[in-house]
Amino acid sequence: MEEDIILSVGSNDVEDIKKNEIEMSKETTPKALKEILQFKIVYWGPGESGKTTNYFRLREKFNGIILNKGVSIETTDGRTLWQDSIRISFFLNLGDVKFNIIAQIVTCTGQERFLQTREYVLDGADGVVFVGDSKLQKMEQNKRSFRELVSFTKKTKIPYVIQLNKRDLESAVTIEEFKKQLGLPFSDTYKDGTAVVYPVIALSGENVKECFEDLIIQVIFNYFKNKLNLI
Ligand SMILES: Nc1nc2c(ncn2[C@@H]2O[C@H](COP(=O)(O)OP(=O)(O)OP(=O)(O)O)[C@@H](O)[C@H]2O)c(=O)[nH]1
Ligand SMILES: [Mg+2]
Repeated sequence: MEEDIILSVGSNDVEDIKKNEIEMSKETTPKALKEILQFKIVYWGPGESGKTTNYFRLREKFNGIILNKGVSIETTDGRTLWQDSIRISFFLNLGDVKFNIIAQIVTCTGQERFLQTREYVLDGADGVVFVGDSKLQKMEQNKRSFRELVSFTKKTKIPYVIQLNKRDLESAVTIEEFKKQLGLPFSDTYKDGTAVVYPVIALSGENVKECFEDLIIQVIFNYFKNKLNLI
């Protein structure tokens, strides 16, 4: 469904933008905004839900400039010990206005014994991708991790998107059941057209980039909303 996105941040900025006009690229034009916007995006979710896999697929599919090599600090069994982190730069095209964006992308560890490091990773976050696990036996962990995130975002008022990963699994929980468990609305989308839940297969990269892009758009809206409130 095509949605109108309207950003009004002054008299001659962005108006009546269609979502399908938005793309990320390393190309720019003289119309680019001079200001560089810097954001921190965190991948959050229970242990082994696929946060690090999202991070790697995003890095591979990313069509902009990667500013540093990125790190991925793992235990020997492939669990995230500290965090994965990378800084990327891209121009976000909103109609004929381009935003110059630098995003730091980090994934937290899902391991509960390192809970305190998760709080550190969330510190200063501008947006969060919640990575839920489709495995039926992970529902309690999904709920617990989601509750933690909601209590954090209530305080900081930052946007988040919810993805349900591992949709390739035969015994995957239904999206309806997942929504019920997490107390989410039953509609497919919110009023602004963003999905309530993004079905994702991080292993193959399906919907990874789309989910990230939709969050970035919300982060930008939030940024300008806060900026206007300060004026
Ligand atoms: N079937 C399937 N497996 C997946 C998918 N995404 C990730 N996995 C697998 O799930 C396991 C955990 O993936 P990670 O990306 O390491 O998960 P994580 O959330 O970073 O885990 P922690 O850092 O330990 O919290 C790995 O074996 C992945 O291959 C998916 O879309 N489908
Ligand atoms: Mg990880």
